[in-house]
Amino acid sequence: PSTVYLKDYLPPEFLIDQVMLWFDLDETETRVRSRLELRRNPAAQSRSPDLRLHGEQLELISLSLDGQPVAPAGYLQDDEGLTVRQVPDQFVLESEVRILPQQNTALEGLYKSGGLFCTQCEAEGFRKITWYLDRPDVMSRFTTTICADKQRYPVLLSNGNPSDTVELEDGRHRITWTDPFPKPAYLFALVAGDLRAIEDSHTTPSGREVTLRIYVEPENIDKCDHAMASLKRAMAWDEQQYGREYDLDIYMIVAVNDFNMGAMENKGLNIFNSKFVLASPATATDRDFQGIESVIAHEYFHNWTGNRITCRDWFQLSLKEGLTVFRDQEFSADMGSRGVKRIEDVRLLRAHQFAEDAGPMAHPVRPDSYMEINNFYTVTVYEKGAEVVRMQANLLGPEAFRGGTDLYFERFDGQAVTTDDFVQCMADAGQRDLGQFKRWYSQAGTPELTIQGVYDAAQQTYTLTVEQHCPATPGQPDKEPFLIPLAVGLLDDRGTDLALRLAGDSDPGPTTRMLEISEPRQQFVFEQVPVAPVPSLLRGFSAPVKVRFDYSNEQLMFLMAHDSDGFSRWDAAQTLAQRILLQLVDDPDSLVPEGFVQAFRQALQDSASDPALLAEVLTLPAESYLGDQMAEVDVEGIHRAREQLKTLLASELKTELLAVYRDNEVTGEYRPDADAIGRRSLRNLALGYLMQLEDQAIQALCIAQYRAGNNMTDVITALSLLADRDIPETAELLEGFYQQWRDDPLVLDKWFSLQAMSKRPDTLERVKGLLDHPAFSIANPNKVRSLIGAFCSGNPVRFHAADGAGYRFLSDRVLELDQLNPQVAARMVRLMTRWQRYDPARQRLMQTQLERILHTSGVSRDVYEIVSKSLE
Ligand code: BAL
Ligand code: ZN
Repeated sequence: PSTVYLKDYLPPEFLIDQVMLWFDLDETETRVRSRLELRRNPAAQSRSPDLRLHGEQLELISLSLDGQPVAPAGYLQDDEGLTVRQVPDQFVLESEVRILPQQNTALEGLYKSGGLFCTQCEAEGFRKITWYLDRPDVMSRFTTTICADKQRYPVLLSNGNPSDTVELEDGRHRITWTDPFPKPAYLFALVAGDLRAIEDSHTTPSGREVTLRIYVEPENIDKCDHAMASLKRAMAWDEQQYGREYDLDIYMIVAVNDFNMGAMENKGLNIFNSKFVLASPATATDRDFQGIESVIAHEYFHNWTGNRITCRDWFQLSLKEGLTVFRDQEFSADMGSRGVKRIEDVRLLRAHQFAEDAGPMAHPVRPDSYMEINNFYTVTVYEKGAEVVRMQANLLGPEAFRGGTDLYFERFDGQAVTTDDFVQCMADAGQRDLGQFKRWYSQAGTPELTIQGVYDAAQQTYTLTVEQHCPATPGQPDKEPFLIPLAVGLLDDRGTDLALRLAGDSDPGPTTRMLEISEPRQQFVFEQVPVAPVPSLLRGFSAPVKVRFDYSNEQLMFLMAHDSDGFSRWDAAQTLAQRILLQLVDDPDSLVPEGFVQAFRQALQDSASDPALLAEVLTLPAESYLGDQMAEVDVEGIHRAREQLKTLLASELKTELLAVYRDNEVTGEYRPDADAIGRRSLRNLALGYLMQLEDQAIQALCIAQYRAGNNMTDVITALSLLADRDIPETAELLEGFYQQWRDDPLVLDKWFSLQAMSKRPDTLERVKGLLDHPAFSIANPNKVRSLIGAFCSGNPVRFHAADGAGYRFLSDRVLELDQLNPQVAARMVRLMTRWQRYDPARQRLMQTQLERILHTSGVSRDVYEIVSKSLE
């Protein structure tokens, strides 16, 4: 496969002013007619006599130019597109093609999900629908006519506003949708099927009455209310926080079961993985409710950050994704618990993005090359991209940041632009040079800050020396220094924040200072510091970096107890727990500091703090994250140490854990609000510790919680804890759960996952057995993620079994899946690409499987790119 480079970008030679599309949907084949109004791009830097269009898996039926059929010598079709020879400067090109959505298992382009027709065009799926300039900098006005059997497909949807339906004599019907906003083809969408909708409305500040509709299959009509409420909250928030309002008369969301991603922001017609729409207290967990709120908001926010202003090319993907993730993070923070949201986001970033940055697939937020763009929908582009936007907000402050986004919307509305264009708006609004800052977009890797603090009692000064270093990443051996906002505070001996006065300040400043680190080594001298302080570093996680500071255990416990910054309290607890766990990995007999148990006890007895925050503080770092902190991952040692510490905490703190379990019961009607979610999470965390004790009374409590069935959060937590153990009732409960929920695919996803993540030694054999379960289908991405993905990523000790059975299992599945759905296969194979982190025996076992995949004939470009880069 060939590589595409950012440096080779050229503006398109042709533009498309108008597109008209006609879809004739049928059970065996679909015909797509298109009419493109093309003209040469005055800004083009090259001029070829021919027109080159993208197109894949299209069977050409007819082709005409300005109304005249194009003779066979006038065009050339190949696997990737169509060349029309010797075209004029302005013309109309009409074509008709035949496509086979029923056979489209890659779920890209037009495909069938159950009885529905639907589309997924980002990034390059539109070329599987018709010939086109399928690149985001070609923006056009689309008119789409859909014709289908009325009984099977009573609902026919596309982008924009609808005309009246026309009834046809053969049982078919037809509708035309017109989208007045120019858009790139990746935002095109079509849906046809037997759908029901719930409807609501929203009035924008300028008085536009917008109809809101969520379409689902009939049996799910009672599970849409939370999604609708989330949409309305997101619309109001974007109006308030960013001054952005919606621009069409109708906003539609459709839930489908077969979907590669979470959701897609097609103009006016979002298509969603049903996982991020459907929820009821009986079927969805708190995390599901939160996920729906955030993904609904994310796709809605894209209407401005993505659709009205889009990406010039796919290297700029983070322009829309980083910014939109930042926006959805802030929205969720405002809707729930801000401190907890930040911790969750940082936990995810550290677990996945830091790992990506440290592995063979490390790439900058703005990559400079790719083989397959679908492989770059990554935690780096999304979540690190969001951190890069957040840092600009940290450097500018809220007012100038808002000025920067206002300027961005004003300057670039209706255009396809770059991350440099975005940063320039921030630089202009903040009236500062952000040239150095832009390295965050071009340099991969996680910077490391090594910090030392020296207190001079005679001078009453405290000096922080900060050194930055960024490890090499593939293709980038040396890095230039980053501009890093480092939020710091200093605590006095009672844990109170000191007002911070830097050398040269005339007055004492605030208690948190945003230091700007721009050099390889810098010193900051704080004056009038009355006592030796404990520094609180990287408050709020002000930059996506690692901080090394030689804290004593006592200082970490002090920060855990006193830091005014919730994130830093949690971070101190994590650092300490990590330190203790890694000692236990080295030596199971090493002593756990009594102060650590005592700090946990205090947290459990702290009835004043947010329970959700306490649950985060009391959660030990994950096994995979602990592995990332070791020179060589000790799979079994980590698992043993973590179980050992959990059991120790449970036995030392049994009374307190039982009290927390008892006191945090949430009664009354289920509500997914921050308070109730926090209490459930603390209570279920306590149950998790208690279940370590293998105590029959506690197992009975867990079974009772399961049987009470109050809400899916409590039910699934209890069942997961039971599935980890050899308890006689477990098999019966698992079977009962299946029978209860056999008709609800999303609930069954949870059932597959909890079995895949079971600590039991025979889990792989069980997972293999579940592949043949009637409810499992390798063609459905949610099922693949919940069984295969959950086992390989959520169960490190079983996946990395020393005999290599887990690796063989994954590579067998990847090869099977690659025939059907390369995008999902490439996601799965990533789980084996960090082989260099393990011992030599495991390395060889993983390499063998990766080489086997690479040398299989017909392997997709998607999988090839990941595997070949991991073996370099
Ligand atoms: N644009 C792909 C799905 C999302 O990020 O919203
Ligand atoms: Zn997005």
